[in-house]
Amino acid sequence: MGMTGSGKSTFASRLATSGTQPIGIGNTLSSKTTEIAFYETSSTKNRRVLLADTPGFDDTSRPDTSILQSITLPLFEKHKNGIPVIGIIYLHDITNPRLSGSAVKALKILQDFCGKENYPRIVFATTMWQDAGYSPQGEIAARRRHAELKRDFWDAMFEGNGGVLCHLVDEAGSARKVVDHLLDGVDALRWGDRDRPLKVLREMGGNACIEKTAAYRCAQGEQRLAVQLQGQRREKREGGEREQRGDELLAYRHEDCPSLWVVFKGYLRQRFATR
Ligand SMILES: Nc1nc2c(ncn2[C@@H]2O[C@H](COP(=O)(O)OP(=O)(O)OP(=O)(O)O)[C@@H](O)[C@H]2O)c(=O)[nH]1
Ligand SMILES: [Mg+2]
Repeated sequence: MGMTGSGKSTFASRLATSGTQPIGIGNTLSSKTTEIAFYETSSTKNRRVLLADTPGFDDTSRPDTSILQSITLPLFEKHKNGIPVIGIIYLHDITNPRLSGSAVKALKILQDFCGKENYPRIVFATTMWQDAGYSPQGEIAARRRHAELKRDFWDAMFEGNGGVLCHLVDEAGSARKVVDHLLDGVDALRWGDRDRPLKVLREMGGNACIEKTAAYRCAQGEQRLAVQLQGQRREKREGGEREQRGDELLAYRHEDCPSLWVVFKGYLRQRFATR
């Protein structure tokens, strides 16, 4: 899982031996993966591991609620058929100089998606290190960001064996190392904790209803908040424009007739502010 463009499909392509469809890697500005896709991997640990490549949060054209739904419903089906989710790999593009509001929101959704008791089965991995390392300064900055992510944003989810790895996509075997790290972590857990259902799946119960889950509400609630904030920003901007227009007019009148300035200013302020 991860934000759109964080390198999820590229990661899956390093490990997939077969799958439901060819892996689409996005080379444009628009989000690429629209539906979850499952791929068989060649496992070094003598077990059959399916890798699920998911659509990313903060998609170009779909809200996070729809992304969450596309991820969760197929997992719910697998869960019903006795195929548990044993771990989550969360990818982050290390070249991003800021953690946007939507990236923080995605982390909150992740928390509600998994549930606290499943945090030990989340592994965070960072991508795009080659791009970050074009210059020595770029690499130093990326390392600083990596430490900050660990300390300030992912820390809440480091329980048990969860951990951060540097994922270098072109380094042979690096994607495999991430999966092996996850499997080792899961093996170290007590038997009952290894395939405990995700919180979102437990909350869905038997009826596949995602709307009442905490993860969905998180995706939805923050969207509403975002819409509210956009509305507030728009109002503020329009208010500012009105005031600016008023001020231009005031300036003009002021030059014309300074003696009427105070009266006219009060009148205009009132008129433009209440509209
Ligand atoms: N340099 C570098 N490029 C990468 C890496 N991972 C992915 N890319 C490139 O980043 C772009 C997006 O990669 P994808 O794998 O499609 O990203 P995604 O997370 O699946 O994107 P969505 O499907 O839109 O959510 C592609 O051009 C990849 O070639 C990486 O680790 N290093
Ligand atoms: Mg993809």
